[in-house]
Amino acid sequence: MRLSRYFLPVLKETPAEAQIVSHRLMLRAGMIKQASAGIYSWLPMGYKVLKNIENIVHEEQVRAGHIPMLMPTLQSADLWKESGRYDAYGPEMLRIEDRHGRDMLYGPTNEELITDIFRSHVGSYKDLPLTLYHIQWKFRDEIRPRFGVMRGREFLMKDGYNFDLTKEDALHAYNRHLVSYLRTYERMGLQAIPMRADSGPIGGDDTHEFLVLADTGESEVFYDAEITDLKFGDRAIDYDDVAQCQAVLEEFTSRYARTDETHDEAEFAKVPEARRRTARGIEVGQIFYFGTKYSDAMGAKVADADGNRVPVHMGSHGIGVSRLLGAIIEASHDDNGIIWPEGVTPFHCGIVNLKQGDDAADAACDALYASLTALGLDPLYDDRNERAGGKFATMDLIGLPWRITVGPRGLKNGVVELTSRRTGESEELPPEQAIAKVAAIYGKAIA
Ligand code: P5A
Repeated sequence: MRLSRYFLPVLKETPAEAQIVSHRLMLRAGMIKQASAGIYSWLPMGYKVLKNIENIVHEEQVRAGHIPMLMPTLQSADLWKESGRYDAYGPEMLRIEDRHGRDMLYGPTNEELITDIFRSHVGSYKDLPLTLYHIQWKFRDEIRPRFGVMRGREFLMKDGYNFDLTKEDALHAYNRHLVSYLRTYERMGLQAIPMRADSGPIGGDDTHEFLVLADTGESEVFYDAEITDLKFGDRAIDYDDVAQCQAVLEEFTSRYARTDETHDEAEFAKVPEARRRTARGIEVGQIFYFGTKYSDAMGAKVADADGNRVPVHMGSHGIGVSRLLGAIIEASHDDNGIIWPEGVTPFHCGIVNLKQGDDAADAACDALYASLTALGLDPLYDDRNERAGGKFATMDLIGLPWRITVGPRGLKNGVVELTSRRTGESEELPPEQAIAKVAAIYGKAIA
């Protein structure tokens, strides 16, 4: 993309309404615009990152054997009256009446809708196990929407639902989700720690929240410092292997890590003092096992091997897709702006032309742009007639991990400059070597 043809409405001033750094940077970098309280338009660059995050979530869900689908945002209140949650959900639920006087609502979550789909189409244990998921907008009429996309009213969630014959099978689904979430967050450059939590209006006893440590997080958390040394990495996992998933769950959840809802001082005191940590965290996901809560209430049963009709065991699993943008920025920025992890960056690298209109510089930038694009990379070429300082400031603000700087002086010596946004380190290289290096970083092969 050429910046001169893009829509990147960066702001010079720091918006007064934004209290935390991720919200400020998303506004300043022209990623979002508030439409009304807790509701945002996703401007092109914000939308691009949102899609990148969505893609990672999809890839890891499919890898774990889960099946994508799409349910609507608006739901009939009838199903919620069946489950008993229509009244229980309270004022956080946005209730709407259609022209025929029917009660509708903008879904805050989808346990009821998916259970209805399941009971309409599945009748035998032979069709289990089954995990369906979608990535869809939700609405919760939060009393205090704040921090931009972090606590929105309308927000994008990946929500998945497992259906299993036995509790044992459903607990495997729980473990499988925990493992796939570890991998998902790491691919976004995040460390998200599973912590014992409270299930709230979703229900059930078994639940973990995934928290990214950040001073601006809304949750208070208590954990054993050893936990931050754990990395999932690129280990191979067979998601059907019950023992393997169980082992990973135990590895990542055996140390003390809880949110304030489940914190237990006596248990915490058993952690050696030097390793006890109290901090704040951003909840980027939560997994639940709630057994037959919804299948009992809504009659979602299957015939077991003996022909008896039994309610299915269920769980649900959520990732805060739009909240993740805020969480990633909270975890990865400096005074000059965002620092995107390579896994989610909106553009793979920036190209800065120090002297727009100079024949050699223009030609070198065009050639770089063409070569990178041909490799399947997506560079952002700042081809505006602006001072170098302004171009650098924009690149730093929007946070592309790599920048190639091209100027007449370097070109005389046959070099361009490749700079890491994270370390600030630069090296002078012939253009083809800069291309090779960027290609290698993103795993693109050069023919
Ligand atoms: C699990 C999937 C559920 O709703 N039902 C379906 C279960 N879980 S949850 O924890 O309530 O939400 C899942 C994740 O969604 C994000 N989230 C939000 N993001 C932005 N703004 C909000 N107001 C908001 N509320 C929840 C969180 O990341 C949460 O973990």
